[in-house]
Amino acid sequence: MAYDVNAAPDLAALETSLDDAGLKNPFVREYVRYWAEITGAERVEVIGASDDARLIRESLDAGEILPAGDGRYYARSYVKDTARSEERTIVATANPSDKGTYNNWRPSSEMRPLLEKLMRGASAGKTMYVIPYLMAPPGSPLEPYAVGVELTDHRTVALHMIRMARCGVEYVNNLAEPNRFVRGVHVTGDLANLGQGTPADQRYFVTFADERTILHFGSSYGGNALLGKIAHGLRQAAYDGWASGEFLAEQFMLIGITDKQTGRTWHVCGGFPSASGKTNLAMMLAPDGLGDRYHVEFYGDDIAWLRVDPKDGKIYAINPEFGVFGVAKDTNEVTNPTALRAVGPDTQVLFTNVAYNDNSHDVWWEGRTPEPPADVTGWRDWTGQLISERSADEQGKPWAHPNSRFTTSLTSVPNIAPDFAARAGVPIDAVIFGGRTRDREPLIRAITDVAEGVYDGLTLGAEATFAAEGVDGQLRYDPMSMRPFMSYPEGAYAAHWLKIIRAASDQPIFAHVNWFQRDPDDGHFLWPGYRENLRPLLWLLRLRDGEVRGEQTPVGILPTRDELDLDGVDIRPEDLDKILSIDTNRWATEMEHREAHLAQFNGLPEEIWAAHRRVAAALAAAAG
Ligand code: OXD
Ligand code: MN
Repeated sequence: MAYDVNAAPDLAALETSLDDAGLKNPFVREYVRYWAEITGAERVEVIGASDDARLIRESLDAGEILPAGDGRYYARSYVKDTARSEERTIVATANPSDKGTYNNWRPSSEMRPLLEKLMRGASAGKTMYVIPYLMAPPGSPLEPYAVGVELTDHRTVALHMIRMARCGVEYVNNLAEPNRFVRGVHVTGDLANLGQGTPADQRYFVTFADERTILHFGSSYGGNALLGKIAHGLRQAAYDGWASGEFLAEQFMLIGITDKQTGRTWHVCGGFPSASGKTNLAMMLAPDGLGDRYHVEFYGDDIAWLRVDPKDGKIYAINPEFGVFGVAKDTNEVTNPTALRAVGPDTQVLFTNVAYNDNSHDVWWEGRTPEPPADVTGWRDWTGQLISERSADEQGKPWAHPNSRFTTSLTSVPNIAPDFAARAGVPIDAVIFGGRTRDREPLIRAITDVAEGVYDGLTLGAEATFAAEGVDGQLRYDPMSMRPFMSYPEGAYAAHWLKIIRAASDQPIFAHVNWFQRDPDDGHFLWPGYRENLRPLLWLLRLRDGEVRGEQTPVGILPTRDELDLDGVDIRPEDLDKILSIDTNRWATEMEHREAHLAQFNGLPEEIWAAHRRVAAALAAAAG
């Protein structure tokens, strides 16, 4: 299988190794040859899901990963390489009109030579893993956009890819258009000498969107290194969806809700800026207070691709991923029991940068239990330092990195929907947006007008958490939760959204949700959240089905008290009043911020501005 580039520089040997792996696609072979030469990798190895057990063994033997109990594994990343780097992420194309507000656009003529230079010889002495993959359920109508090949010089990255995407040569052999696949190259680089976060930063994470090529240099962590997920699944796919006019690629969770009494199943997808509880919502169980009438099914927690199915004119969504790359922090029996099951024994889960016990092989992270383990024997923090050797100053430091993760396959999630791999995807009844907002945003407000729904997504945001990050009470806007993944101009993005949703004859309802309103005096959360969040969603779906009417406000339709099924919910009446009402004055200030936010975007469709003006006028009228 392996080919030693340096020992045998005749390309015939490389061809033989690709033959042995059953890699038939001539364009993929050509591309592997090209990058093997540039990166100078010592060996080339084509891998797929069936190589997982062997790669795990090799990684354990090499000490790159550690055992974390039966069928569970643990890795640490380099200390300065622990998160996606937005400042170093670039979208490059040949066309300057692709420049948007957030996509950090640069000409590809400038970036391509730079990346090739950085990558030249940078994998010397390493194995280059060739990972053909598919970011879609097999047979999906969107499959032509979903085929890719990642080349990576890092074995742990390969293990992550196998969990997060469908991987194997079968996804690139026998393509109808064999030259149509996303070309991804990941080169780790010399992590100790890349000047991460300094003016001399060497890292570049570039999506050449019009060439369908992704070149990432200088990391081996998360979205910087797993190219199928964010770079292909979001940036490239969003660009492809726009260029083809066929689909939307969004950072959305996707769930199914079944009412067992009526047999009705609905599907909901939606975007939430980070730290707004998206994974918890996606893995939610029905609340005990509602008995066993409802069942919630998991499709995905991070990405959805949406298109109109000509068969019935509905919007259909797929989760292109095959796994969950979830934030570990604060995952526990209350916030997300489903996630704990999904990372249990024999799930083949891979933890990264949580705390690890050398003796018991246990893992722990902040929020896993209220207090860290009392007996610190054998415990090391995410950097590898023994807790017992921490100095007095270091005692308060977290054991796990705040961006520590678990990587597990969809099939390990206990409530995975039986039809999660349905080719067509599932029909969408509701699109929801939700930030973390301590005042103003009610529990839920439904929006039936398409332009107002898209407008609402474009003005999504999360509260700045530190004064330094922004003006108090002002949102850090994160349109559709796509700010870090936007690959083309926002005006065109809004127009594309309107076009896709309007092309559906049966359109989903939109809604904005907020589980995080607080009491201004003592700071307590007004709504209990977590599993109870199913209740406002059920109201929304009933509204769409015409079973409830709600109450129209300037910013959408709110549930009346009696429409919201609150059986068994522990909530004070005054808190309920607050989360089911609108503070018009507070909203008037928000409208000014929104205006400035939207004004940044060139070519924003007039319909979006008209929606903004309608909402502003309705608020002004309500304020009297
Ligand atoms: C992200 C992720 O960075 O999903 O958003 O990993
Ligand atoms: Mn994400």
